[in-house]
Amino acid sequence: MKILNTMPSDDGFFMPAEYSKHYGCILIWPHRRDSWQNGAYAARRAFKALIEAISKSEKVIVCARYDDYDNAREMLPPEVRVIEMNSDDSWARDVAPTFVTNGKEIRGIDWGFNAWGGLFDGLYFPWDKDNRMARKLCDMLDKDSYNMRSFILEGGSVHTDGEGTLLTTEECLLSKGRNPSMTKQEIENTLCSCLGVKKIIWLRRGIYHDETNGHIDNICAFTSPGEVVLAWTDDKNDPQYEISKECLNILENSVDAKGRKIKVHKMYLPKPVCITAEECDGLDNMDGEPTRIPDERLAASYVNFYISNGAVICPQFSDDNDKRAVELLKELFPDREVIGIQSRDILIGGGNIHCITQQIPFFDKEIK
Ligand code: KQY
Repeated sequence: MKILNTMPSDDGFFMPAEYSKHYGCILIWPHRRDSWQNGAYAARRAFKALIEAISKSEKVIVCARYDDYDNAREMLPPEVRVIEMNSDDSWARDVAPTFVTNGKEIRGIDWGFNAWGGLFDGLYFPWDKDNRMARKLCDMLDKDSYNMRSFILEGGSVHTDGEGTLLTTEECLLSKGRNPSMTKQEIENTLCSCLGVKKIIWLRRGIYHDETNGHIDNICAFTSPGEVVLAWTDDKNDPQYEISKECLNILENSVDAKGRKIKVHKMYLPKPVCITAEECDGLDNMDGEPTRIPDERLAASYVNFYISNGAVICPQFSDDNDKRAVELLKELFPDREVIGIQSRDILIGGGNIHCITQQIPFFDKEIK
């Protein structure tokens, strides 16, 4: 494996869309006691259901810490590859490589990771094990790795259509805890050089009370070139209403890299989902402080789905809108099965299905 100091787009590489064909998917077995209640037992069951759904149509690689390897191996089906790798938490979208392709081979981008804001407003310290995972995963997969550790970026903060357009939020990418010395234009240039995109659509804010500083993958996602789903509520008293309306306005007045107008499908949110006192009791304190407080609103959104080769796997919250989200995805992905997974136990950790997965694009040689 080579560590490269060139820029992917100069080498002819770009980030394909998630709905392009995959080789497989990476996840990290949950373990962190201040993220996942009761020693992560409930989260592990939810991860297992998700992994089984993904592995129906693509390979799955699960990273487990030394202490958790036997448990992951025992709980997961034999076709899932479990490898031992240290991590601080379990957000593969943000700490695994962002893969780029030139149509023949793939390489990984090793962004800097500082736990969503470092010492400014990050969510835990230290984060050094997470920060090392992307390079280790490239090495394990025998794929060259672009050294972008000087630029802080999480995979959940960008979505591409594979045809030159990228979606992101100002709330996240311009936040003080990431790349405070860079201008918006410098950040744009870096994204274009790394991900091979030509047009960036900046939404202002992400989901209300999202602790990632508004990752795009919880509020808006491409479902095909020129089409997106946007998390939506009609409830004017919900702080989410103004945020989603502002996003809609930006999207409806944008064109993509190919000059197409963006078609927006509203994806209705569940009613506000809040953590209970009992769930909080199951979480360890972090540095003597509770990670969550009873009745705190969690950033629940159906947009946090994962697109595998054969399915779209969508969070479910036991809400009236669960079915509506599944039906919308069936309409938008007629060639894929749509699978709903109860994901409250993932949401308690602060993210959802998309946040705990990272796709590896298809390439023409088999990974050993
Ligand atoms: O949503 C994500 N991509 C990560 C959420 C991290 C939460 C840490 N508690």
